[in-house]
Amino acid sequence: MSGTHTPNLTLYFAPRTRSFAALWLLEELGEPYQLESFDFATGRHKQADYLALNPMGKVPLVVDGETPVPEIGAMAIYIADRYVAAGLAPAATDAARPAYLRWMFFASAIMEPAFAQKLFGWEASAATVAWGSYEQMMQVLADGLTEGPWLLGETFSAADVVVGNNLVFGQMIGIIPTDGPIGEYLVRLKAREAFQRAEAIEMREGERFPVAAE
Ligand SMILES: N[C@@H](CCC(=O)N[C@@H](CS)C(=O)NCC(=O)O)C(=O)O
Repeated sequence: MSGTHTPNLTLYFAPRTRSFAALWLLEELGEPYQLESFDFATGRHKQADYLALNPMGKVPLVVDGETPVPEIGAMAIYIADRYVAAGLAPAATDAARPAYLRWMFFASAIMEPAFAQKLFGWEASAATVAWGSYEQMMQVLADGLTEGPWLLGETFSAADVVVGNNLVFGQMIGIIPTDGPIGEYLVRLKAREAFQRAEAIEMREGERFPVAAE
């Protein structure tokens, strides 16, 4: 989105990637930001100056002023706390803060590897691996949505963006149901204005950088 002053926030973004999480988060935030969009084929994310900001050479990456904040969970926690007026995070002293942090870590430490296990068919003992199993992850998430409409109940938070982005991706690859508490939660997420603005930007950038023909 555009603002009246020079944005402090820059998002390094590539279409059709996990960058969408950060794009959606920034649209929820409502602060001006600069979009540095590029095609993976350019190798921008492997150049030395980029690796100095995110040594993993991955997107998304948010830079706040001079401060790089890679990793979706870290950037979501940082941005929501730093730009507190948007109301995307319970304060450290709020009773909802532990649940908020739990869902943030659930997204990266449990959902991400559980999705990969489902997708690639890895054999692993649920008692041994940190993420349990895909089925356990889905059940715990569905249980967490019984009160709803959001993960923290009535209050939407940055944790909904981070968990929700995983679900959007999971639905695209066909491992997330379209019905039940998780499917219904996704419908609510996708109905948000900020989600729809982010989706429009994602589509525009996808058209700028179409998938290269084989
Ligand atoms: N753990 C990272 C994951 C980000 C990620 O996996 N990004 C992928 C795109 S979806 C990427 O940049 N891949 C390019 C590469 O590694 O070369 C985060 O939370 O930000």
